[in-house]
Amino acid sequence: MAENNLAKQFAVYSEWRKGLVETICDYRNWLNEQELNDAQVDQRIQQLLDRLREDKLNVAFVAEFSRGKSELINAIFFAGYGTRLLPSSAGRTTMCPTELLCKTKPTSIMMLPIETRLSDATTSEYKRYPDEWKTVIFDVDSNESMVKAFKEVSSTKPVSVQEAEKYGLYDPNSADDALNLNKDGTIDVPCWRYAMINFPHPLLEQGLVILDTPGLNAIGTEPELTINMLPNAHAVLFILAADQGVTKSEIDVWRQYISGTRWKQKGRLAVMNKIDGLWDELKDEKEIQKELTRQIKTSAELLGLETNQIFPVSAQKGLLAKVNKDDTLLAKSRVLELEEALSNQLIPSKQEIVRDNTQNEIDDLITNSKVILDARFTGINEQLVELRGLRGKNEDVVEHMMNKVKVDKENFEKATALSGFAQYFLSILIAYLRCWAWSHSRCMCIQPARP
Ligand SMILES: Nc1nc2c(ncn2[C@@H]2O[C@H](COP(=O)(O)OP(=O)(O)O)[C@@H](O)[C@H]2O)c(=O)[nH]1
Ligand SMILES: [Mg+2]
Repeated sequence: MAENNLAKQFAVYSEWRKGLVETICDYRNWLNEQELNDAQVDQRIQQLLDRLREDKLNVAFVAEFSRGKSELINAIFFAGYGTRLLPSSAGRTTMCPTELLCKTKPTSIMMLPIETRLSDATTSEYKRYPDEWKTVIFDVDSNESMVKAFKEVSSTKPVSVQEAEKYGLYDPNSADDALNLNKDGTIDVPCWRYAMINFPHPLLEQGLVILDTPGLNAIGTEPELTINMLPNAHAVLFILAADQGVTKSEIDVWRQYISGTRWKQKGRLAVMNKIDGLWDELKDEKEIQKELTRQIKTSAELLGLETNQIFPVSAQKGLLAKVNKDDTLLAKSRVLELEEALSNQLIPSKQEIVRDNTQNEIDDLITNSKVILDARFTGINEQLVELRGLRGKNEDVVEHMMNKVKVDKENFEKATALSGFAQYFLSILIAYLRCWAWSHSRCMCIQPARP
């Protein structure tokens, strides 16, 4: 099994996309050379190129809090930094949906204040107004600076229950919410509604966008996640933990938002994390495996999946193994198997979508060019026929004119005493007309006029 298979496949996909962009640019140049391009066609081509250049591959991580989403993101994508980049610790660390992507410089974290929940605008709408976001710039060459900036996303603040209720973050009828109250009657809410971390990781630079979510409650409180982000994500990893049974809310979210009939598509993966919890020196390998198989079987039944659709991993050990370059532990963590499945499901299906969309648009543009070329061809043919028809007539006309000039000259000579110069001039004129008649009739056959 190749290490970093996901990165490799993604790089191949990016190269393919680049090639596609170059071919479309060649097509545009050809249209310009042939004078087949117009403002409308050019705009369509530009939109197609922009879409291809900005093409994103969205991978979302969804689970109840503390199942290890952030740790798994660290293990799959950011182990190369040799540290735990996204904060991951017991309890709630990811407080708001967090997008990791690479845009233009500077490397920064943009955070949308929780107060914006009071307005009707969605997070996507807010993306158009950078002033509404708090931006923290960090130094990508300093791990310390990055980790510190990333921690900012997890910050919370105490507010009154009334305020929390207005934000849709407190339900007075929920016993669970009541348990989260502080001693002074306030409740801690996330400072941020949404965060975007912009930094130049090679995969992000090629268009990968990772969405880390806080917990299943966020799925309910930020409707845009369910309406827009999860359905449109090219892959959703739903994470369970081996040390906890599958809860009812997990079954509901999986069925309703992730695996439901409409989204029964490739790229929906269930992951059973924390399998290292089952490792026990006092048990032999067979026993451990048996226990794991039993757990996977139960979870698969609850989620309505085949057992081979659930990927057992240990994100924590996978990250540790990658950081320490420990191949044995990496194999045991089974993170590479998950990466393999992810890239096999994700990239070919994404490529298929991009290919189909591009092909449809290009087919349409080519049909358009062909219609113009056909019309041009018909026009030229008609002109050619017309000119050929005129060829004989034209010679007759010139002959007639020459005879007429000849007669006029004789009459003129007879009538007046011509000067030597006038005679010379008239003979030149006749010679010229003869020449013109000959060359003009040839020209018309070789060079038909442009339409
Ligand atoms: N034993 C074990 N602990 C894990 C594993 N993955 C995550 N954790 C721990 O679980 C806790 C929550 O992880 P985190 O990534 O923050 O979960 P999230 O809330 O789903 O993002 C942290 O203390 C992690 O160290 C794992 O594979 N094995
Ligand atoms: Mg997290």
